[in-house]
Amino acid sequence: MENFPPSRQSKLVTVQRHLMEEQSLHQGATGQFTSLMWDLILAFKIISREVNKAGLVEILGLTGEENVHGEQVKKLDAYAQDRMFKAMDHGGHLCVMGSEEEEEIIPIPPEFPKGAYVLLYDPLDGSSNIDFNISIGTIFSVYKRVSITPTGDGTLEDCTQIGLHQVAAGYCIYGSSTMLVYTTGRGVHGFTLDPSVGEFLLSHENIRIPSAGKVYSINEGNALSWAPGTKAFMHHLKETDAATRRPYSLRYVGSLIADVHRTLLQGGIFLYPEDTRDPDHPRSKLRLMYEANPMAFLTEQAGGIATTGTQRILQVKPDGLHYKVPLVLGSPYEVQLYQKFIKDHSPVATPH
Ligand code: P6P
Repeated sequence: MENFPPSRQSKLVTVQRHLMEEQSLHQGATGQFTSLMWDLILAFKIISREVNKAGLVEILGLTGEENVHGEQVKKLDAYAQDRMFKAMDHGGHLCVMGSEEEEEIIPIPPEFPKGAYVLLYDPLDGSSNIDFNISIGTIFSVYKRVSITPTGDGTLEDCTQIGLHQVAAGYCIYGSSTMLVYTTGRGVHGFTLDPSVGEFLLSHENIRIPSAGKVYSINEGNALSWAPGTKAFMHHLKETDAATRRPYSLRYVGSLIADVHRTLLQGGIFLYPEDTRDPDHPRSKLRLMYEANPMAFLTEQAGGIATTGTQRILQVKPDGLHYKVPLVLGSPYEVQLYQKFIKDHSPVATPH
């Protein structure tokens, strides 16, 4: 605690105070980023309020529209997208946004000033679970702009940087409680919303993922689509693992935020590998820019590993805003073991 101001030692720390203290640790910080995060936090509070009463207000169900991925758009999806845009479009911190719900990049309206940052987000990830009261959430990823344009507008280049260039990432999970988990590259910190005062209070300071776990998280229904290395790894986990003398348990929510949140706190491994049934055209589901990259930044900052199986997620170069990748993340023990299985079962692997 010696490198944090005395206030942090009282533990009653709001996320706003945490951000101010983080800002004081960054030489030359202008406050633009802190102000951007405050706007984001307001959006999370508003979305949380609607999500937590969705069953009571007629905003469950479908809008009848489809998003860029051909997925049915749920009313709460559309509401969350609208809230995020309206909270973030006028603060003067952003030059452009990218959303899971919009095919193209989202310009800042001409009447508002442009800033130095770029925001990528999934306004309501896991929304297929909305009607079943399963945890869902908002995922966000922040970059500094790399483009220079006469109007100040950001570009697609700004929105398709590699994950290593993220300046912040996190999620807000709307579950049994509403929690904000974020990193700015100085560890991972969790804040739980106290609805009675409307404040996110520090509840999980410096989250560290266990070096090994007891849980694996994967959609077993896709087993026939897995590559040989993934099949061998999953079989291994179901036997008694020699190093741990116990089989693993399966926990799979089908909501990325919920599965990653549990993995960060409990350890183990989360996998969404590619579908290899057409070996010439392997297919992935999770999107790099607003799902895999932010989760990878958080995982690495918490002491874990995040990979495609053969490449560090944060080094993957996207070919577009909605580029999809296989995602495997979690405790170093399990993820390194997975990487070994993939290597040993790859077509180019040479027999020992
Ligand atoms: P499946 C939700 O739709 C999502 O994008 C992620 O939140 C989640 O990890 C994944 O899809 C679940 O996919 O194919 O297992 O239902």
